[in-house]
Amino acid sequence: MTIETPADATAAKSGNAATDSFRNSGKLAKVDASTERVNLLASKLVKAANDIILEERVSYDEFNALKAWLIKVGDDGEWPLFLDVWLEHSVEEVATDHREGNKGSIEGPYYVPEAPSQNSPATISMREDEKGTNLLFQGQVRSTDGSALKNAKIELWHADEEGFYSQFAPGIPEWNLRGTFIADEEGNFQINTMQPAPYQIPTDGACGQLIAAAGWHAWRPAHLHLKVSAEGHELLTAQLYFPGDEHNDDDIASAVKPELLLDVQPAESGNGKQVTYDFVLDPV
Ligand code: MBD
Ligand code: FE
Repeated sequence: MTIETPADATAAKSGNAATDSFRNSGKLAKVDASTERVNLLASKLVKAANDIILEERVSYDEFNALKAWLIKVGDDGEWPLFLDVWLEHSVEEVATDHREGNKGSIEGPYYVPEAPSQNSPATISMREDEKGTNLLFQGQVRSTDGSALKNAKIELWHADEEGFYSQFAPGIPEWNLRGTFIADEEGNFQINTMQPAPYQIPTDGACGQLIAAAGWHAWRPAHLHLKVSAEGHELLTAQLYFPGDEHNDDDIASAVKPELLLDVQPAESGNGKQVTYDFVLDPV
């Protein structure tokens, strides 16, 4: 898949890159809903909206503001952003509540499949002068019965020190701070990366307009995104967070869970920080 990396940092540019990414992802082709299911869900959604209008006595001016805003969400390419920030956490909860192993967290709008692969131990691809604090991220991938999952695959992607994601913001090398890592025979992995910064979702598009109009804030706490997979096991999509981040308790995307907080230590190498986090996958 190729994503047209935006030429400038406007919300519409990163939003449209995220929309293209979704269109290319193959996720649309997988939708297979019966008439009964569509009727049920669409009727409930329409009823919920009508109930709000009647309860809150919504005016024509407000109705028209809603129309204009919905049109702008599409114009700015921000449907993936809007849906992932405000609704994906509930979908993720439903999808993973049966698990005995890690439940994980939302994927968000900025995953790109098939990042270049390396065997662990490895260093994620980054610029020679990449800013930030070195972070050694290590751990083991196991099954729910405790057995090591040899050669498990860890996909890692995250924002840079300025809060930008490669392929969704301009001027960043294509696979910067994105990589696929293969764990060893014991399921152990060691990845050198940079600690990401807290992240503000784009504020100059439709989502930012809503946030400003509602008096909310646009922040997500600093986070690592991961997909962890192994043969015969459910794919784990997760995010990990850093203790002490002021937005761990008020993430705009509601995607923080206590078990996703890292225990960050000074690096044994003396350079930066290190953290150990193990993943437990459920058999399919
Ligand atoms: C992100 O980086 C993110 O992880 C989510 C969930 C939404 C917007 C931007
Ligand atoms: Fe993110």
